[in-house]
Amino acid sequence: MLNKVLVANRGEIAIRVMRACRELGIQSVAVYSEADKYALFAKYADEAYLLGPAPASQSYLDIDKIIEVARICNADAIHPGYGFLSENPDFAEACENAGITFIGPPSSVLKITGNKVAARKEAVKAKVPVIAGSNEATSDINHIKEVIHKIGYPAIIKLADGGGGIGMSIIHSEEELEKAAATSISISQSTFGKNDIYIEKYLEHPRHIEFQILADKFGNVVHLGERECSIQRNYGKIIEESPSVALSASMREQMGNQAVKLARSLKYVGAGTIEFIFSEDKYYFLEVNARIQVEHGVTEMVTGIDIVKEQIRIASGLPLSVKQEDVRLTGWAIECRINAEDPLANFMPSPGTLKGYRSPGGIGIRVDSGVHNGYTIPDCYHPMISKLIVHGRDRKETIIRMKRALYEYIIIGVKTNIILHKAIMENPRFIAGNLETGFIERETGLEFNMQRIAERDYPLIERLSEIFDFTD
Ligand code: MV4
Repeated sequence: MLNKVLVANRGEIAIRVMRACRELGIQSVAVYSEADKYALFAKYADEAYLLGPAPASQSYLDIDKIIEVARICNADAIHPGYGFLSENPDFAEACENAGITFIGPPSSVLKITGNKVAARKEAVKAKVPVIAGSNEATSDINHIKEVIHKIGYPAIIKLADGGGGIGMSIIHSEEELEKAAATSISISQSTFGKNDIYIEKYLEHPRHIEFQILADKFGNVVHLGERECSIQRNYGKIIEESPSVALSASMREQMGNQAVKLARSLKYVGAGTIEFIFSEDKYYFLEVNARIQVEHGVTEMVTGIDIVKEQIRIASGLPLSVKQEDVRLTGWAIECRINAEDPLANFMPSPGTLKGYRSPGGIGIRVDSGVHNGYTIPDCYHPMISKLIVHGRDRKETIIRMKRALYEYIIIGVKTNIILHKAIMENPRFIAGNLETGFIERETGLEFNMQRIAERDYPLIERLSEIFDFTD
C-alpha cells in the first residue's frame, strides 16, 4: 500500500481523497494556491505546501511545481481529483518519469480517452454502439458535408480534443453548417492548437446515462451500475441520481457489460466512467471520463463501495476488493450540487463570505464540502459550495428526504441555487422520472416556482437571525 499521497486538487474533492487516505492509514499532502490559504482542505492534510498565485496555470495546473513538491515531501503517489490535471496524459507521464504513482489510468490510456475520435474508434472496434457520424477527425468542410449527407440533420459538431460540451454546435440545416464548423475549428485551435473536429447525428432530448467502472492491474473489471445525469444546464450537471428510472435490470446488465467490454479493450486501469446517451431504449457511447467524477458519491451510496479507496488500492497494485457478483444496488441516491450562484439572475456566480452556514444531517444524508462557517468562497474557481447527497429506500423516499435536507440547509451571505433544487424536487416531471438533457430549458415554470419558494421560505430567515449574526 502507498505511504503518502499528494492531492493535486482543491475544495471538496481534495478532502474526499484525504478522507480515504486517513481511513487507509496513508499520509496526505495538500498543495494550495494563494486563494486557498484558509481553505479546509489545506488544514485537513498532514502537510500543506503553497504552489503559487490563484490562477490555475500558476498553481493547480503547474506540472513541474507539483512534481517538485511531491519530491520534496517524499510522496509516493499523486491523486489528481477531477478537472485540472486529472486527465492530462503529460501529467500522468511526468509522474511516471519521476517514479511517482499517478492515481489514475496510465498516460497511454489517457491519450486515447482524451481524443474523442480515438475513443469512438475503440468503441467501434469493441462493438459498443456509437451514434452515426464520422470515424475520422477532420477540418475539411467537404468531408463533413459528405458525412452529413449520409446521416442527415440535425447533426452535432464536436471537437476531437474536447469533451463535456466545449465547442460543440448543433446544426439543423446546410445554411448553418459552414459557420458552425468554422466556429468549432477556431475554438479547437485556440484551446488545443488543433483543427480536429468530427460530426455526429444529433439525438434530441436524450437521457444522459453513465456507467461507473473499476479496473485493476490484473485485468479485473467491474461496473457499479449507472448514474443518470440528465438535469443539466449549459453542459453543467446540477442533479445526478443512481440508479436511473429508465433502465430495466436487463438493460442495466447489457449496458454495464458494454461498459466493461470497452474498458477491457482500452486496457483501462483505475476508476472511470463510460458515458452514453439514451433514448427510446437505445443507447450510444459518447465518451470515457478517465477520472473520479464529481458525482461518484451517488454510486457509493447505492453500492456501499468507497470508489476513492478502490482507486488507491488499484494504484498500489492490489486487486479490486469486489467482484461483479458482489455489486448490489440498494435503494436510491440523488445528488444536488449546491452552488454559490443566483438562479434568478441567469446563474451569475455569487462568491463571498458565508456569514451563516449549517448543513443538513440526519438519516440518509451526506454532505461533501470544503467550506465552513465564515469561509470566503473565492471568485477564481467554480463556485460549488457542496454536494448534497441523499439516500433512501426508493426514489420517492429519497426525493422527500432531499426536500427535508434542502429545508434544513442554512447558507447566509451568498446567493445559492437551493431554491432551484427545491423547485425541481417539487416538479411533477422530475417526480415522475421523466428526465432528459433539455429538462431545465424546457421547464419554464421553474423560474416562477423558485420565486414562490423564495417567498414561502423567507420567514425562515427571521428565525435564523436569532441564532446567526449575519448583519453587516
Ligand atoms: C450529444 C448529444 C446528442 N447527440 N451527441 C454533451 C456533453 C458531451 N459529453 C456530449 N454531449 C452531448 N452529445 C449527440 N450525437 C447530446 C449531448 C448532451 C447535450 C447536448 C446539448 C445540450 C445539453 C446536453 C446535455 C447532455 C448531453
